[in-house]
Amino acid sequence: MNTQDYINREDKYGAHNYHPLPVVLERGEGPFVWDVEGKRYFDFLSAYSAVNQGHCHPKIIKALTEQAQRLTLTSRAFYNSVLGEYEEYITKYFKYDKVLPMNSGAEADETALKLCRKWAYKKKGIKQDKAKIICCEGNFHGRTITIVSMSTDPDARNDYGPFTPGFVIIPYNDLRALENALKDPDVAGFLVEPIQGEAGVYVPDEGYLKKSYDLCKKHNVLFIADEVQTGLGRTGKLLACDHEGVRPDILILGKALSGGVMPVSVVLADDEIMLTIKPGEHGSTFGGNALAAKVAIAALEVIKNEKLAENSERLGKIFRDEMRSIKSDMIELVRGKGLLNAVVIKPKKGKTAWDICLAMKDKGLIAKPTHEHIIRFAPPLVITEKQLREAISLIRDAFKLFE
Ligand code: IF1
Repeated sequence: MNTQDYINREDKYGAHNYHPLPVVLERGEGPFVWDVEGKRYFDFLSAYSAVNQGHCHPKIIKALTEQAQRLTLTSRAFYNSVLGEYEEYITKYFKYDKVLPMNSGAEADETALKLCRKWAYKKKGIKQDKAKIICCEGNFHGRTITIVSMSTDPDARNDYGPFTPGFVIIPYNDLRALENALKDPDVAGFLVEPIQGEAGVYVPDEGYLKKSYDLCKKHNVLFIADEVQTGLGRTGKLLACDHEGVRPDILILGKALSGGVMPVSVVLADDEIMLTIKPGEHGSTFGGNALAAKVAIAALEVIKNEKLAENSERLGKIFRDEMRSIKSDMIELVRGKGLLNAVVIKPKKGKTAWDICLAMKDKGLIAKPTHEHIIRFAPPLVITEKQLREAISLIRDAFKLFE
């Protein structure tokens, strides 16, 4: 079978809910992936920041394979010998009282929304079913119907109504709009991405997170940070909130929490919030499973031991400088933090970001546009400076084809 055969088979038997780049990957190692024709690529998407530790990191795979031969899942109907170890490890790692383990990022966001509403009724004293949660235009928090009820992206929400009520949408990076929305005494929380990933790596003004947090505290509203994509070293700090010294009331993590080997997500919070959910009031079959527990411990150890946040900070600066030095009238602007970057593309003679991505693929680097004119560049955080510079030269060569 060749590339097209694989593509045809997926087209025939799989739902058409994606439009992938025409490349069929079969192996990954560190910052590299190989396709079925044996061609090597730099992976500059990192599975949307789920493989920060690099593809198939040996320490994470070891944890996975060892635990997989002992015990994978007990359900939470019973205790198991590794969940407590994971709960202690991750709560000390991020300095919160408690963790609620889930699987996908969307499930963790849904859990955060439920915690916020529980806290609203049990602690803040908002009347039943009146709690409101503020979120931002351009947000992406997952694809459940409640989450897309917050979305302002027609592709994410069209024809999925009726929608969940109780969300107030304000412009991102707009403190006046937030202050205004916080005047409503029924507001219980503010859910925000420290950098909006899907919106095209939209980095808010310096101080936006801290001032937002302070405004929330002034109005007894929970500051909820969705760090599913920006967390775990991606933006040059362990958490993107760390750039401003903000400690979210509720912290949402996913993706690289497993190094990309399986779905693992969590919500972290202190007792006053976390203990508003009583036994039997929330859960999931796989949430906190023994396999995920061991994998997540290994994934977090790799981030710390291999100083991935520091590497991300240092190499991100080099990447943005180099990209800004490319002389191309298709590059409108370069923005990002750490190794979460994006290039806004100005279409030229009908050529768009997609064409640039196809050209980069031919050169040996894969990335994908978001919102058709923005290319996100997010390599695994284990990439070395030498590899990064090699990747940058491939990107330069691709842009040269459009001069
Ligand atoms: C797709 C986007 C990125 C996320 C944040 C929660 C979730 C995500 C900040 C939900 C997931 C993924 C989903 C994936 C593509 C990718 C994505 F383009 F959709 F928006 F990364 F930017 N919070 N993002 O970014 O986590 O349930 O997927 O585990 O749906 O196409 P999930």
